[in-house]
Amino acid sequence: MAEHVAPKKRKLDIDRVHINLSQKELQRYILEIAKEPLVFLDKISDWGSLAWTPESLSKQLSNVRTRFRFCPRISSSEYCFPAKHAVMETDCQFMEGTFGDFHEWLTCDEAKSPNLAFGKFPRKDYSCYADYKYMKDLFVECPSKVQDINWACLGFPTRTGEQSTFWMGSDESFTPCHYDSYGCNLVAQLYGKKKWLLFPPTQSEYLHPTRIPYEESSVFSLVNIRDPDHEKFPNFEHATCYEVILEPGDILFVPKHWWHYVECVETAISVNTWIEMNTDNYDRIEEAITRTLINPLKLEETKVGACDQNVWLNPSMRKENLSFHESMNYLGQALRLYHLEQMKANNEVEQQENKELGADEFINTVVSTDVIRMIAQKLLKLTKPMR
Ligand SMILES: O=C(O)CCC(=O)C(=O)O
Repeated sequence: MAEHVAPKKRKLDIDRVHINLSQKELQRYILEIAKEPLVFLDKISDWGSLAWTPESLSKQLSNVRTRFRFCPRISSSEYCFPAKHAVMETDCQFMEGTFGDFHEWLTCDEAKSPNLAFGKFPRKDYSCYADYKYMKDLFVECPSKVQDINWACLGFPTRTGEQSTFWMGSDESFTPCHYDSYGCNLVAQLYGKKKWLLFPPTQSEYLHPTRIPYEESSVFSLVNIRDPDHEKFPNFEHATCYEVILEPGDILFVPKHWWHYVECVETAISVNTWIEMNTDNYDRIEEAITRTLINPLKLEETKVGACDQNVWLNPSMRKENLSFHESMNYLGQALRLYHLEQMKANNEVEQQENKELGADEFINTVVSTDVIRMIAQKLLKLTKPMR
């Protein structure tokens, strides 16, 4: 008789833990021991930022103008994306405004909404997100607020709001599924609830990674996590999702290279800090190679289609200079830094200057026979006729 094998669980809860360790032990736990996502409880009850609300911030940040991201709600007639298509930030619309404009949009009665600053985006049809904002840029006029965030309670006493990023969104605002190339991540939920869906790095092949839209340090997934296309991405079915809904006062630990899709369940405010890790020096090299290749190739491709050459760049990248020369410099720096750290780790004295990487050496490496062979194999697999 066939042995009964219990089906693999595809959805797992994330542990919510009270941990009583010293700052030093906690830091070691986060950097070296914890291998899965975890919610720390009761760590930030003394943070002043737990009192922040969209209304209080609309007053404290009244002179700050920033960019808000609007995306059609799935239930709205404005939702114009193909079924099961992963909605990226490049699919959204953007508008500058104040946190006062956001608060007004959030609380106004719908009949008055056309007259508001964000009136172009009715609340019933759109979600709105002030995402990925460096706190030090937002809180220029009230720098003391930056100290309302202090990661000492998690073992990182030198990290405050200065090294943190701010996110405030309406219900249904979201960040598409991606992983961050560098560091691990600590997320503090300050207001409202936010849903996190996470997948381990070992399951990358199930998530169909893409570098388009391109953002240095983020690798996106082609899968629409909310409504996956199982025909197009049959392997996604094998993925195990870790799920948690964060509430005010929770701290989520996201281990390095874990995929995550994030959605505000209701109006929500959170802050996070990415903590550098030793292995980041290597990741910087891979990121620099990607950056050196993607720009010339993608620019050439978009010229033919005569479309907006920026459309494939994620919004945060659009002001960057991605010239080949700049990218080569960036790659050279990443290689130097890696060698330097290796020498330090091995207690070697730096005796001679590093060898500079020339453009021809880079090009020859990229088109070397083994690399070309690997690409050919991948392309053959991609284009194999379906039987
Ligand atoms: O909160 C969000 O919407 C996304 C946060 C995120 O991607 C991160 O902290 O790495």
